[in-house]
Amino acid sequence: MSTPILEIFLTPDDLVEQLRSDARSGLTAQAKWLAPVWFYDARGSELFEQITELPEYYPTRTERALLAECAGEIASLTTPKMLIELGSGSSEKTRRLLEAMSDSLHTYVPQDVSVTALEGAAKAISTEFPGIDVIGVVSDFTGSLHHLPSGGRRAVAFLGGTLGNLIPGERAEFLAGVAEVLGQSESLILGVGLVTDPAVLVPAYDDSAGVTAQFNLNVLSVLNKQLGANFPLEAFRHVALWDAENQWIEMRLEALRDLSVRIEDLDLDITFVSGEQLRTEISAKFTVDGITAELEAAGFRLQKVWTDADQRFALLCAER
Ligand code: AVJ
Repeated sequence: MSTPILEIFLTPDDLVEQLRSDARSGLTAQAKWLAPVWFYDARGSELFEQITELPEYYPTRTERALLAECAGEIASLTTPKMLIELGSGSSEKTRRLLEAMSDSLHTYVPQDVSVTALEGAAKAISTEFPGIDVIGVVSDFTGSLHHLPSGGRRAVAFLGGTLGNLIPGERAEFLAGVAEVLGQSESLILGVGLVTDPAVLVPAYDDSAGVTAQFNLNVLSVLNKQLGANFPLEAFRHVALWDAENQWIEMRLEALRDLSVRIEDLDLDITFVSGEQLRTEISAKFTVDGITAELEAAGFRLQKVWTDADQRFALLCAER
């Protein structure tokens, strides 16, 4: 067995630097916001894994079932020597793809912003797939495209619906960036959540056990720890809502009273009035026609789409 290599393009110092600048601009804005990437410290990554097992959170299990069904077909459409997975997290669902691609594949490149999640996943995959070299890349998926290794026909997998975390302008730029990095006949394997009944969507982001609430509130702990802030977590509540116009789920943290927060490392004091909300995530949902058009606009040619029987999730294979 070869030991996994970790390539670090984002050091803990770089991360804190980015967090500082994001926190300063987001928390001093008229409508306060923070990018969802800041959820994923070790605790946040762990809470996300718990979310994936909640009865209300259907995306992970739906995508896993789709992958189990069509991994063979994806492997024969893409026949990659190298599989690059953006935002790989625990790489849990990827195992189906790795098995199906075993004839052609020699390298798996998981990329994630969380070193702890990546280390664990890279080690486990190397043990389970001794024939495959594993190169973990620690970076932010939006900024990592030019760091990705090359060598043989590649496929980029971007699963779980994480594309939905980007606002439409960023999304177009990101997809065009992936297309630009890939050569002719290399492919993208994309998993996206589909627009469905808000009665199904909203509980997926507001579960009865309160795990998503903890996940959302954890971002305040990240600010407290990393930036010497003093957010009182008990003074905020988790909010999840469906924005029908933008076709996205929005998560927010709502202040339960007037309060002021000191962010020591930014030498910054900010105030919240009771009821004020801080936006922490958008999770856009798609239609098959909509995402197909976005892929084509970015320079991809759609090869195949799979959806579950309830039309809640789609896997797409697109080629340069
Ligand atoms: C990891 C971005 C796909 O948007 O569904 C889960 C994150 N947020 N519950 C999603 C998330 C709240 C998740 N992604």
